[in-house]
Amino acid sequence: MVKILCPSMMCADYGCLRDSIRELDQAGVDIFHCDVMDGTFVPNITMGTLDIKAIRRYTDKMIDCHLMIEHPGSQIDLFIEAGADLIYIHPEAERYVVRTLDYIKSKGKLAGLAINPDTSIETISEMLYLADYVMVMTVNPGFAGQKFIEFTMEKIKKLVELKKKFNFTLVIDGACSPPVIKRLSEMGCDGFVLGTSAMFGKEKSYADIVKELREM
Ligand code: S6P
Ligand code: MG
Repeated sequence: MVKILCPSMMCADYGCLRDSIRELDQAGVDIFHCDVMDGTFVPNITMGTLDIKAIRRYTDKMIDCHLMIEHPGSQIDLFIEAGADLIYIHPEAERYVVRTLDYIKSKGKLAGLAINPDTSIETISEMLYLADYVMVMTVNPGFAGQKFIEFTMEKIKKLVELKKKFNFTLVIDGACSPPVIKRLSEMGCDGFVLGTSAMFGKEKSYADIVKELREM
């Protein structure tokens, strides 16, 4: 089973960011996941365009921007200029979701929909044909180190089915521990955001972690 591995860079040690990026890159991760928060849509403030530019300098791999900001549509250009290849927006934060997804694609970038634990699939069903990626939040957005919300499993199962019709890539964000990754990968999920539950603050090297996750 192919797994798209996406280290959550807000969990990295900023004191040695350049070394971490290079080590992650060499370990074989797929997409550098950048959490952008505005303190309004979620009760936290994390990465911004300068962080993304810094990461872009040290890797040629894909960078995604997970925009947890109100009205992301008006800020898309900033993140494209910073180096994003894939931009996730939250439909809960955007009045004209389809317009914004279209705009991202018109700029030659990949468009993603990220949905909160309490957002139902019905809310996004009209937009699925436009989404290159769909990312299910399995924690309430805003913080690393939270507990996996089990009721999101129902939605994930339905999206695994919908994937066949709409052809999007299905990613899971939040408390993705090795057992969760194994279980969801077997169910048909494609990608996983790796924060404190699987990648950062461990005794093992990133290379060993990536190897173990791929072999599971
Ligand atoms: C949370 C954010 C995530 C976290 C990631 C942390 O709002 O969107 O990307 O960084 O979930 O992972 P963990 O393993 O600490 O839950
Ligand atoms: Mg995220």
